[in-house]
Amino acid sequence: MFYELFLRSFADGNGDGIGDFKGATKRLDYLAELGITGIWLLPVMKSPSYHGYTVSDFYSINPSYGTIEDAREFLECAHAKGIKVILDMPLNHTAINHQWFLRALAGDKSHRKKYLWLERPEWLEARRHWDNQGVWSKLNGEYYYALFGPGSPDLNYENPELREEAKRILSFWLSLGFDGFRFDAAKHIFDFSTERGKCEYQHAKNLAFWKEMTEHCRKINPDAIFVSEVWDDPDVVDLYSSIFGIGFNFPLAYAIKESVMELNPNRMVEALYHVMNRYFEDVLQYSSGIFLTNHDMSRLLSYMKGDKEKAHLALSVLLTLPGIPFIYYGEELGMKGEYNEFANEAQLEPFPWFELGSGPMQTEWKAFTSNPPYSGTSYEVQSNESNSYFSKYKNILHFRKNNNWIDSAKILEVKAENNILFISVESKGKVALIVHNFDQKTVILDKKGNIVLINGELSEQKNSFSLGRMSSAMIEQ
Ligand code: ACG
Repeated sequence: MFYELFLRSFADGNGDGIGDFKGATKRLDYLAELGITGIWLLPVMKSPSYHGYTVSDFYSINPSYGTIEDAREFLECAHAKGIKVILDMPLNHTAINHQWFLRALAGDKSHRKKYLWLERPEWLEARRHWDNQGVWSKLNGEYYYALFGPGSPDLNYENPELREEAKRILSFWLSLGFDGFRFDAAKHIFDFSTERGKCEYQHAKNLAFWKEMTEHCRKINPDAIFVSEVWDDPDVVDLYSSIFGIGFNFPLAYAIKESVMELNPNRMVEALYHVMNRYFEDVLQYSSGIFLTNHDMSRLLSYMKGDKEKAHLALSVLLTLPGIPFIYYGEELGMKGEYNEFANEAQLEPFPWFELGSGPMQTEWKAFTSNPPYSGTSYEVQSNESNSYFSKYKNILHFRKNNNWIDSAKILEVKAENNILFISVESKGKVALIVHNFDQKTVILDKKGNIVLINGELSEQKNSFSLGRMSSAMIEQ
């Protein structure tokens, strides 16, 4: 079970209010206690941006986050606690102040070949398909291709030297001790057609690129972990997941949140046959990275309009499905944050360790707009309340930790009856029936095995059991 960690907002080890490796190292016990066995670190290289996805030096640690030595110590301590660490790797583009781009702008031929420059004026009509934004930016009178905005000029991997450079970058971080990568924007490596002058995903070329990169990494570490970020429809997600081994299942995240928000288990059944189709088969070629939210989305409790029961039900559904689970930092506390494309910091706020918003190792790089002090969201308050949102969330995480056989389980059947979702899973002869009550009242069900409460209320009678409103349980068969 992975934890998506934004270092800047997690724990501050040197008192400058910005989260860093020293702080995170001191908080590894907290993650281990949660049941976390993997960390996905958002980009940590030098970058002019708060989020780090625009890298200005791929062989560096952002000084705000510490030193190479601090990173090495963090990795050693994490490994000592049985926690793997994968690094977010944004290879699709650089920062605008990366030396490569500055030299390219200055006319250096070898660096110009690292980027894509406008060759025909009609190319300027090209638009991003998901929000119709322009994709060409102008500087010093020159147009360069930058899908994610002027601050992130795209790299041009038609250039074989650049592919070799990318391999050197990956070797550098693997040699430091990282266990693998979350490959950012994986479908965008080749996404502009110079023939047709428009944005077009060239999946075959992208897959060949990633095959080359992942094979290079596996020569260094055969057990390396790769996760593809392909935000798209199931068939496209599948296409890339086969190369990487794990692919984020964006369609599943939508399906769970939407069906729980509507308390509509039928919708969940339809979706599961579509977005988790491979888990109904005997042989599993690659895994789904299953999640509800991430740093590009509104936080769960904001999505659920503050309805904590629905949030816990959504988490219970997620953590009873096969796949590799990913939890976004702070979701365990019920942090809030509405995603807004142009100012998307609300969902990246400091992790509130202390109720008053300040304290030892508390990060304070930005205001607690969505999670103000004294709102009861803090770890300090909730960790001492057995009935808190956090305590219930942790119990559900512990259910999955104690039942991680579900990671690679096969789905035997899913169905919905009387507002109840039934999911039957099997792995290595172990079979279980998972029951999620999408109803706002208690239901009574036949007891056909040992009952394990996942979340909510449960009481057992001789041959039946009562499952409370929006509660979940597993029947071991
Ligand atoms: C990654 C990171 C993100 C980062 C970048 C750039 C890429 O997670 O934090 O931005 O390094 C697209 C890309 C993703 C990208 C997101 C932000 N995420 O594909 O790689 O944008 C549609 C499109 C998707 C698109 C998505 C965006 O298909 O391609 O993602 O919209 O909303 C259904 C459909 C699905 C559709 C969704 C939503 O699910 O099946 O196709 O997705 O609906 O409509 C960072 C910062 C940015 C900054 C950048 C430089 O976060 O602010 O600009 O760096």
